[in-house]
Amino acid sequence: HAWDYAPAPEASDHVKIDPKYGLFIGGRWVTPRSGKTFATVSPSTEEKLSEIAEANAQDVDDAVKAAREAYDKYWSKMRGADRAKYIFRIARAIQEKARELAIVESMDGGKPIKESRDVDVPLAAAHFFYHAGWADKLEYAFQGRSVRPLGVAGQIIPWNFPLLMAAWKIAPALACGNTVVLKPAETTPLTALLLAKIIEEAELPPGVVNIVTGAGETGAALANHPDVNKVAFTGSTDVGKRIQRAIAGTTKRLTLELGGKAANIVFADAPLDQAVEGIVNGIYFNQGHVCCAGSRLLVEESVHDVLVRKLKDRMATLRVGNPLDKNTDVGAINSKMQLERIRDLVAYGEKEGAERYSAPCRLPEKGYFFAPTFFTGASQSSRIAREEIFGPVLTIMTFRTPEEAVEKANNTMYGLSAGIWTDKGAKIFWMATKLKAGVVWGNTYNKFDPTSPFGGYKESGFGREGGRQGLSAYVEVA
Ligand code: TXE
Repeated sequence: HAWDYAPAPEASDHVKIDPKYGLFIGGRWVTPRSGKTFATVSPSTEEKLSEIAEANAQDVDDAVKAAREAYDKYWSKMRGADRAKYIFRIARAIQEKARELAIVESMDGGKPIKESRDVDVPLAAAHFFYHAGWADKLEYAFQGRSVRPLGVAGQIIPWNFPLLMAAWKIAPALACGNTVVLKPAETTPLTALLLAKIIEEAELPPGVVNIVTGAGETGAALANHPDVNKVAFTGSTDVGKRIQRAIAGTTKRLTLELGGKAANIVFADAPLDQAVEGIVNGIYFNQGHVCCAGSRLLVEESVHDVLVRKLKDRMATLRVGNPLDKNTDVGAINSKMQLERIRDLVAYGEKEGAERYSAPCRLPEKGYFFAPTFFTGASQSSRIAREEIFGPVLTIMTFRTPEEAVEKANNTMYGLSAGIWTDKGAKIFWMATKLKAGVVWGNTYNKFDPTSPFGGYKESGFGREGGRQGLSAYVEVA
């Protein structure tokens, strides 16, 4: 438990978070036209970290104008090899500032430092490195056809992987020759603002990347701006659809990466201890704030009891607490609102008659924490089996045959990802062709790589990010 460990070093020993941040528009830091600001709070201490500018529609207009000018003047005219140099610089600067970025990410968002240090930050750098490599080879990605950029990309990202989602959005847009206005989520703006500083230091032409902070209204102003050519959104299915409706009368290009309710499927012939690691990683990684989280465990009936026993044993070893403690496995829930949402759905699960188990850990008194939890005996039609909880809560159900596993796995409005655990490779390949999910993992879970396209089916959205396919979202192919 967190209190068993030496106190984590004070964040101030490592990083300096400015008391306030402006908007990054046209290569300059500017104050918002309305003068309005909002606080970003650490979910693990409930203390204010910084005061953040709130961009209104006029600020967004300034940012889009700056992006358009940068597109016309510099970025669309530059050779791919020159764009690559700038993108490489960003990648290297992320590596150089890895420690600071990881600490700020964990302070602002609540995720364990070992995750931000080993996953978020290195993967963010990897995305820039990977896309820098494409910048002068785009025609090869499209079978020798000529390609051109779309123009200004308006990008809206969520709070679960703030720096990584900024990288997923910005890197391919820049590689393909577009300029960017990005809006981070209101609870986690800090690493996007640090990225703006990196971009400033990398001396990208002013206006190539602009960062506007604010909540949903700022995002809506960005998506609806008439001079934005492409909208890229990651977030809730509700908001994604709202954006889709709002821009329906335009010719803007759109990609949506939305929610999920992934099945993690364990067959009786699977190496069960390894599967338990995959289950824990699938649902408790990043407190379950993961769109592809393995939030529905489908387990072959004959091993249900033994697997649940093993899972309980493993959960007892999870350390929940201070995100800055290197030993922490499960950090803080991102916001008070999200904590309430998780509590509501868990209470609903109990009311619907499923049996709840929560790991025996004492939670810190301050901050937004929730113990790793699972439900057994839930029906497929219950809310905890259908809705995205987006927290450390697993719903366990059973199946008897591979066909039934496929049917249950696909019995969801979502289709982002799935996992399969079995000793038989052939079963993985057979299942992979039947599962309606954009990503299918075999004997592993939550593995990401910039070379692999990621994205959903059905209500999980459309479009792919990463890999050669991810470039399609940012080019016009002649
Ligand atoms: O998401 P929102 P919320 C799911 C998850 C979570 C639920 C609610 O289930 O519990 O959504 O989270 C911006 N026009 N996911 O409410 O509102 C907003 O400012 C334009 C899954 O935080 O979708 C933020 O930058 N933009 C998901 C971003 O949209 C708008 C990750 C996402 O916030 C807007 C996050 C509007 N009208 C939540 N309203 C995933 N797929 O990973 C809000 N925004």
